[in-house]
Amino acid sequence: MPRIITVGAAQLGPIARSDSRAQVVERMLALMRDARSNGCDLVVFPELALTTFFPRWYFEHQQDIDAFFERAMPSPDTQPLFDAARTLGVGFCLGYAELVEEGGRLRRFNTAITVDKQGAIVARYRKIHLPGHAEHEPWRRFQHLEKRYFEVGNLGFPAFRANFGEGKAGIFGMAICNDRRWSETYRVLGLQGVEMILIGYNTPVHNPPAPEHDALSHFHNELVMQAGAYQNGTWVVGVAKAGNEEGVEQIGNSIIVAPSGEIVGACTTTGDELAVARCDLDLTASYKNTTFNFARHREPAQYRMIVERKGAVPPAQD
Ligand code: CDT
Repeated sequence: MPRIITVGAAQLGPIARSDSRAQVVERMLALMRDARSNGCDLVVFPELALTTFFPRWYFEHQQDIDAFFERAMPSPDTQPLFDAARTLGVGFCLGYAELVEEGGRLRRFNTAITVDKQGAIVARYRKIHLPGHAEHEPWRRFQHLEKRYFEVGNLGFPAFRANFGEGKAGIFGMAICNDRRWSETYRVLGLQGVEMILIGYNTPVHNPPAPEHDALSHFHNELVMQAGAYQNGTWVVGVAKAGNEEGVEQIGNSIIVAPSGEIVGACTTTGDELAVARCDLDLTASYKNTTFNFARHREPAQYRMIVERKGAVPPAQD
């Protein structure tokens, strides 16, 4: 029996700074209902899905920053998503800004959770690769202050088992936006046998320190997720917050990638949109047991020798 998970990439269009959580959740519920009509077991929402992408602004006062964070999950505003998971029978992966008291102090993370069809949180991930800068840089057309507003995630890249129904259990992992550009993200999950990686993102078309990359933003988005999927024999679901948000153009280009590296589902707009694919988790075996049979073909001792040799590139000879 193939293990088919029908997954929905639940892309969101722009969210205004003035939009309330309740307004955003209403849009997400519409996507969950659409997902249900399309037979989805699971939908994936973008990074920081409940608000506008606030790291684009420099805020002086902590209370203005904290207004974008969730102190509880579920909260009164997000409870309808958990209720919908149960009543519709559709799990979800949600990105949000997490404010938590840990080790006797307040900590702030860029977080994603996976929720099953019973409405239970089955896994949590905190973003590790925080892009951007920590200080206000007024020369930029817009800021990218993730390094100021968040701590580096402290949960590693845990793969986890989740069950979305009879014959629908598998090994999942999560990553958030910039994580998807790093091969380590996929390989650490791949080494744990991951079968589907869920990734939400907010990616501006314009990268202020490297505008020469702007025209390649879609190419790079697809390149990293297709390579990550193929090289680790896993499904990858990448989902955007898209469109012109508060004057900043964000890529859409949400995609569902098979373990072959092929794109099998894609959003075509930059608004709220659902792309659906039936994903056979057993397809991963064909890659995990052959070309990317890690136990047979990886040579970690050799990689260590190279990394441990300080100044790995020898000086040029005349
Ligand atoms: N949110 C986030 O991580 N965005 C970054 C922007 C970096 S600029 C290329 C990303 O990697 O998409």
